Amino acid sequence: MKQKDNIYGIRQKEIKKFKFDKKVAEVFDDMIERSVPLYFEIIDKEAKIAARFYKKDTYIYDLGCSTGNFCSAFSEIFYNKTFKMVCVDNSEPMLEICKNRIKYTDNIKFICEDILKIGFEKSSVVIANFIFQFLPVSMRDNVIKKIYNSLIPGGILLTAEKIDYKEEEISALYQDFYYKLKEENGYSGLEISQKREALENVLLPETITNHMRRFFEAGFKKTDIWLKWFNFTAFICIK
Ligand code: GEK
Repeated sequence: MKQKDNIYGIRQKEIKKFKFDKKVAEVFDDMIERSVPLYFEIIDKEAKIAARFYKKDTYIYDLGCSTGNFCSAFSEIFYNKTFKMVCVDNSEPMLEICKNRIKYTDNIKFICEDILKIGFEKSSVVIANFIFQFLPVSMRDNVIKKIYNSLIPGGILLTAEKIDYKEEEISALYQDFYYKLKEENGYSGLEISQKREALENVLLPETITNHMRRFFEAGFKKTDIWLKWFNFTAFICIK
């Protein structure tokens, strides 16, 4: 049974910077499902794409794995085949939930570390959902380059991100639809505004142009947006 997210339900005197602490980890599954449009559609299709691209004796990385929704979906699809996966998250409470939930742990490593600090082994699939947006912008090029270098030819990076729009009318329209979705999913105006304040300067979205430039400069020549919902976008990059 999912625990309901009401972290921002009561007016707070001072809004602290958003952190992936124990309180957030406990309600994370409810929070992400109500905050990210088409979240389970993204996870489901990524698990299916990953199953097509995974090559024996290589790793799948799930960067910023949180409570393990991707890992769980992939394990279900791939239950009768062998694979090696590395789940990385720098939040201990998140990774604890992830570890306790995933049954097939022999082939899955759990690493509690900043993704800026990890080394990558030979991989055929890298999943990075809603994680680049939390990294310092200046470090993102380097991480994508490291991912590219770890992938075998034909390997893929699947990444989803919240997107920034520089054109004001479009940006306002997309924001409006996004906040309406949160309302439809049961968040109050107070919850929406307090969370938005907590995420200021913590979640730093970039434009699609910037993402695409970074993929291209890292070496990816086959890239596309396979899903889009206003200011939420899922990318596929094939090496
Ligand atoms: C999902 N991918 O369910 N290094 C490692 N982990 C980090 C770092 C970092 N530098 N910064 C943030 N995290 C998941 C959803 S949530 C997205 C990802 C969201 C972790 C952080 O602890 C959290 O678990 C995750 O990245 C971001 O598909 O909540 O909007």
